[in-house]
Amino acid sequence: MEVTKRVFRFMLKQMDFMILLFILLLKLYIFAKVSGTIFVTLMPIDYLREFFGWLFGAETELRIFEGVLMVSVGTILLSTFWILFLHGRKRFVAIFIINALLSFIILADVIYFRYFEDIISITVLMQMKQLGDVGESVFALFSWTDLIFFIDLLLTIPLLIYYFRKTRNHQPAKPLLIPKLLTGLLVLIIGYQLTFIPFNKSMENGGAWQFNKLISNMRVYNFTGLLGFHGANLQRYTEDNFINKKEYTEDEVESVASWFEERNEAPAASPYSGMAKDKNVIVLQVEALQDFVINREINGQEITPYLNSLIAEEGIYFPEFYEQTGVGRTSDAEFLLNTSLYPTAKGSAYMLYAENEYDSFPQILKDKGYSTNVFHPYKPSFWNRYIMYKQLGIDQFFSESDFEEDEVIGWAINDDAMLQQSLDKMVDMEEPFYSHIITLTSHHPFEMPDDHKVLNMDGYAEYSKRHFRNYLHSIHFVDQAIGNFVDRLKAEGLWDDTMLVIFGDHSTGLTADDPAFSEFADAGEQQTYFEANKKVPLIFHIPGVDEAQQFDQTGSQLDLAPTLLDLIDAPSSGRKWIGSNLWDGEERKVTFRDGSFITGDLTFITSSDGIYENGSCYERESGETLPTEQCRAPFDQGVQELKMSDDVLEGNLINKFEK
Ligand code: GP9
Ligand code: MN
Repeated sequence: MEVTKRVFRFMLKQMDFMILLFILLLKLYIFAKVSGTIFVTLMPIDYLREFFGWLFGAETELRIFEGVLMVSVGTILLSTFWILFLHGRKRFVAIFIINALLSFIILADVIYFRYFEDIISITVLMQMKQLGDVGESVFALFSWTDLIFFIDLLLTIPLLIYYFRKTRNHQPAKPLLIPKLLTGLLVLIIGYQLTFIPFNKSMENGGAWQFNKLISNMRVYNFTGLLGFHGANLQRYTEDNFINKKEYTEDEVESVASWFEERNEAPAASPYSGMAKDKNVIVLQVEALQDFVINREINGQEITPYLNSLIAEEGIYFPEFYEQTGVGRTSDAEFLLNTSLYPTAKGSAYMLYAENEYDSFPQILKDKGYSTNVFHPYKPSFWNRYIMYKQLGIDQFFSESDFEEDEVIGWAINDDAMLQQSLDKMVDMEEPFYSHIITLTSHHPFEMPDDHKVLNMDGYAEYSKRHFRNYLHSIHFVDQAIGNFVDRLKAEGLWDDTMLVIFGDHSTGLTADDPAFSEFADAGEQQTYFEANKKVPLIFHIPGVDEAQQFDQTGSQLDLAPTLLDLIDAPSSGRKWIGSNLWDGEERKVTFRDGSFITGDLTFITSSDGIYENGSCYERESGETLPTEQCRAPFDQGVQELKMSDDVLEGNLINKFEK
């Protein structure tokens, strides 16, 4: 009997800890509510049903995000278990401090999320100065429910005073050491299990690449919960910036600097140099637009009639142009355009190197008196754009909430509406303006509402051909949207004062196993698939040029900035770029992130084991396999370029070059 009583009394004494746990969970719930994430997308009862179902192995619908509640409890336990080793006054004060600290973090995240739809990461903290306008509007972002973050703390203060007075002369009896230690340890173990079992399960079930490659902070949050996010973020930041940080000696910096200097010493002059000087520049980066649809028909209908007519009438077209993106996908295509550096193999450069300095293409235009704008109708935090754009010298970023409601296709309002609304804004802008527009309708899996499926896709009805079929429907829609956009540019009198550049961001994700795709794009072999898959169109409308022309040499997204700059200004030396202007008509080697490359004559595909000799070297024209040695020299050059680019990113070297 005595023992039961003692156990009961002991449990009662842990009540303070239980209350702390409950309060913190409630505060995390508020973040989930504000961010509209999994805690609150289900009603509490539904959530519990799903949660227990999942816990006991039932088939549930939640899949990989399901662990976030459990992880949230686990991370609270991991942050607070040590309190159980304390007693008396120390314990009371510790509870107060940890509650205040964690509440402050959660509240800061809640407020930040309301504004940016993102979580405060260390990168965000480092860039706080640039995001200055938040400071002013913080009060406007307060909501009455935020009081809950303080109420408990305010209530605890009189309790704390009362308790300190009461215990001035006699400290409460010390709890027995063993039960105290055991309870603390038990809670630590439970916290660890609650955190890592669901986390590891999500990683195994396909979450790992999203976690490791950092698409957006909210994707990480889906696996870690809020406190876990900060833990993982801190760990990653420390590893990248302190533990694994490579220090560059002056000599190393010097040698990278002179490599860039040599490369950018004498850019070739071109017949078009300066033709777009002081003209508006619109760069249309089209989601998943690949070259295999250009100038092609399906059942007698053109897939991209507008682009085809532009190419035929006055456009300048590069049919041998390749994308070089890595896991950062759209953001990598932007990065290539904006910096003429290779994307990183570690994830998205937009996420990982947002604090770096760049020889930024938009910044150059800004310095020339252009206003610099990006239009993309999605969440500003996705791919960390809102942070990266500040760094790149973008004045205005028109994102999801800047567009009016219209028909949503896939992830966002459709490209036709988006382009028209973007133009509404451009019409009011002072000229010259630079507008980088990133379209979204033709995003994988390319599903279109039925009334927008206008191509006759007879012969492609099978389920296995759905991606190919949908891709053609969606790219046809986007082509028409671009046509409408150009018509309107003409109607507004802007066409003759505007250079328009259109390019595809990356491949579709259609693979060689897809029979419809491989047949249509002639991509049945390793080599032909590789080439077709990497090829995206690049098309220019240059004011004053009214004769269509085609440049057949190879080129890549690395060359965009130098090529555009040549048109806007005369060729300028001294840039910190890897690409070069395409107007010289010279063949060049296009290297991809994994070291594979394409030149006018050769295609080299690296082997996944990373051993050079196991790669495949093809003569492009004949499709014959050559001994790998024949691909060695361009391969080595490419590897050198990748290394230089990585050094610039990892050591943030550009700002160290001149010093
Ligand atoms: C999202 C859009 C799509 O904003 O850019 O990105 P992706 O999935 O193609 O990288
Ligand atoms: Mn994309």
